Amino acid sequence: MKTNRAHFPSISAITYAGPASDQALAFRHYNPDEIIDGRPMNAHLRFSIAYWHSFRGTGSDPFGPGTIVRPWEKGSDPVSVARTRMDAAFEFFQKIGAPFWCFHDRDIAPEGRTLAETNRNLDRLVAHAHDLQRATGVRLLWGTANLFAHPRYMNGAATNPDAQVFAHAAAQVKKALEITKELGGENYVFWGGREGYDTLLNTNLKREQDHLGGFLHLAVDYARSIGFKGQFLIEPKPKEPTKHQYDFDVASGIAFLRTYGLEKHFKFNIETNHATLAGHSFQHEIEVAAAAGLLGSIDANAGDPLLGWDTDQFNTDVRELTLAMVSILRAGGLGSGGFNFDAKLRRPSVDPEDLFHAHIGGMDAYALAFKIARRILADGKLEAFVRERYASYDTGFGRDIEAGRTSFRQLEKIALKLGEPAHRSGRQEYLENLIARYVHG
Ligand code: XLS
Ligand code: NI
Ligand code: NI
Repeated sequence: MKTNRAHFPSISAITYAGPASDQALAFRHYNPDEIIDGRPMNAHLRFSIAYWHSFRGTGSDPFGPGTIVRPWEKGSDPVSVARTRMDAAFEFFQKIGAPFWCFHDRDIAPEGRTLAETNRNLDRLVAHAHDLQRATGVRLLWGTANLFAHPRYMNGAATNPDAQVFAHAAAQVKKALEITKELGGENYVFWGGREGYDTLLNTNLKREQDHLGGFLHLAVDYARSIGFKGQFLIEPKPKEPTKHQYDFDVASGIAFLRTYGLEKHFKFNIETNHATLAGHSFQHEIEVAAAAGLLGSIDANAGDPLLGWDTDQFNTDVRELTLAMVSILRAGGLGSGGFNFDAKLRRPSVDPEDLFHAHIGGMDAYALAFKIARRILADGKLEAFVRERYASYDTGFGRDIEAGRTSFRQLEKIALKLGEPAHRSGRQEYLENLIARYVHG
């Protein structure tokens, strides 16, 4: 198959030029082929491009329409426009050197007048995606269904008070699972933007949560019945578009999964900006998921500390990403997950070239953070400090506590005998300086 390279004619494939380079359209830290622990860097980082932001984003916001007009968005037949757009997207994936992409069903193909027509449109674009994947080697990190944009989902999808909407959502996810499988998707994501409430006045919270739990079981059952082997992921977010989403953060997601017996089937897709919207740090969400053995994948972006919504910016904060990477590497990595740039250009960044600057910045920041985090873990100073901090649980009565071999009676005897415990410094400032030395040299 011939790949059309007409869409970014002035930009050639982005290559690694090294940290000293001052070229804008080159990587300074992301060196995809560099072998680390026997695997190339691109296999460690598994970067993915989010189709919705990078190829459907127009720059619109609640105060004004889109500003971004792509040269390939021309023509009157929406299915052929979708094909050309996909050609442009795969040219971009290849030129930026991302091994993966992610999409919602409705990102890649237009809705028809009926569900059947919509599915036919989807089939045509999935066939095209299949060809493009084969021709370029780009793979699908995850698929998902858009259960939040269409007005029918305004009161929720699986949590809609109307069972007919639940059925419609089920039909949509059934199809999305089929196409994700067909395209070799390694994961399948549920993000419940409308699975929550705007007011409790009209909401039966318990029934809605039961419905959502049931819906996810139906999805898992169907996926297994068609032989889909990918990992299921839940992507928590506290709010936006609903006032209160049921999968608020990782901790409430874990409670939800365990309540409905779904924890064997799901892991978490953690998004940086969702973490901060929930009042957590990115690293906190990673640690909570990792502690439960449920760390799955990352939606890589950043919020703005001065704005209270999901601004989905490209993250260039190497310190924040280094701390996240330390936690990810400590947890043993992301398995079938990856780093998906669920991030969009700012409204005035209207040129196709801006897509390259944005992703180069994001990929370089992650690559640098990855290298620094590996150094931190290899040096072992941070790990040794933390290990030493808990050393009293490694022997004697501390070990008995961890092993569940003690009682309040015994512990009272020990407390009476040993008297007042010493005050030991947590050394936070020392540790912050230590991290700063790794990050800034
Ligand atoms: C929105 C979410 C969404 C999911 C996929 O805030 O991040 O983009 O990643 O539905
Ligand atoms: Ni996301
Ligand atoms: Ni988001």
